[in-house]
Amino acid sequence: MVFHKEQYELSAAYEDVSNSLYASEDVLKKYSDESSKVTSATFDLVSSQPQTSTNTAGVQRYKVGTVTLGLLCLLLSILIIYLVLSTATHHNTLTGEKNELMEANFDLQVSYQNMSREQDELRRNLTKLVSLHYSLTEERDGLEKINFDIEANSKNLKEEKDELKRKLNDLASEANLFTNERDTLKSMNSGIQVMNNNLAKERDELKSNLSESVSQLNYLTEERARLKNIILDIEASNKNLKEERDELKKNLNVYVLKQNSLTQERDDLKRMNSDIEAKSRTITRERDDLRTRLNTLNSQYRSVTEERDGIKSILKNPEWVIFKGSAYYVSKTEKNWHESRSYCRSVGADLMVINSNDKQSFANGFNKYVWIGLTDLETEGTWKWVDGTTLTSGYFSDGEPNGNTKENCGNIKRYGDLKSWNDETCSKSCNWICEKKLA
Ligand SMILES: [Ca+2]
Ligand SMILES: [Ca+2]
Repeated sequence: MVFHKEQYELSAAYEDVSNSLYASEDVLKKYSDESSKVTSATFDLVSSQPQTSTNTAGVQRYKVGTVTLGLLCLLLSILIIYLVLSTATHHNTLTGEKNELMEANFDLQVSYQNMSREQDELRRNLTKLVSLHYSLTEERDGLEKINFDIEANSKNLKEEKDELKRKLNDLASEANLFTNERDTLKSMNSGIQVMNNNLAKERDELKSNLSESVSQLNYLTEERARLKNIILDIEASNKNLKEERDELKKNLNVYVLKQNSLTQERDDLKRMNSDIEAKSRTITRERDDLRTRLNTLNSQYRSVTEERDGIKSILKNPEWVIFKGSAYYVSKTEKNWHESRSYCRSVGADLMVINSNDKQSFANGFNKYVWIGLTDLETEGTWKWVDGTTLTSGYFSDGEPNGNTKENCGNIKRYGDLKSWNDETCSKSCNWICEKKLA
């Protein structure tokens, strides 16, 4: 802005100087014109007198002979005299004016010379100003270029500033992250110190191991030298072995032929062996089956023998009563239901199963309060016999069974009635009836 202002002021000064020069030229021209007019007027005034004399001579030539002419001549003479006098007066006046004008002209010439000098001076100044203008223009252009560069630099600096601000923000964020990482690293550092201690221990151990390894290495070095010697020996023997190998190869071919023959024989033998093994397995299975059957028969034989002996002893024992293919024993003592059943089973019998009207009447006939082989221990309300059959219809007394889960074993209580059964607490002590099938 300052530069533009200076440029404007310089242009205005230049214009003022130019106007002054034009004005001085106009003044000079004006004074010159006026001087020329004065000179011309003087010249006209001087030359007007002979022309008047010529006109008067023409009039006298055309009006000769008349009296009037004489008067006119007289008047003309008077007029000429008057005019001469008037002209002389006027000539004096004009001479004075001419002198004045000459003085004025001289002054003007002096002024003109001064003005010319001033004009030259002004022209020089103008030249200087023009050169100054050019230099200032160049300087302005340079400054504009510098200004442009500065603006560009300013823009770049602004962009750099924004970039730096952004980087500063990024760095602040990174600083926070670094702070967090530092805390994490601190905690890791404590862990690493612990690890470091452990590693120091391991290092010490490794050092001791290293010393052992060094001694082992020395040993191995010696071993390697020893092995080298051995290798040399082996190479020597290897040569011998190669010769032997070639010999053996020859023998091998012979043996290969023999082997093929033997392989054929072996395959035949394998097939025969497989057949024999299959037959052997079949025979083994048959032998095992026969053994199993023999064991079963032996156990059946022992069981039958024992049963026969038991039956023989029962038949000889007057305490057992035979009834429709079974023998029955009524105890003299009292036990609970489970102990009573154990006794019966110990003599090859079990608690009595009553599955017919005849057997119910037969059991009642002992006139005793006795356990029979009936229980609902497995499922409450579902009565089963000791031979595994389920009771469908029986001889419970009216109102029985009535013990629910407290009374789960059956006995004959009201033996005077056909419907004599009762459910009882299994731990109660009673007599019992054992039954042994004889068929
Ligand atoms: Ca019950
Ligand atoms: Ca009952």
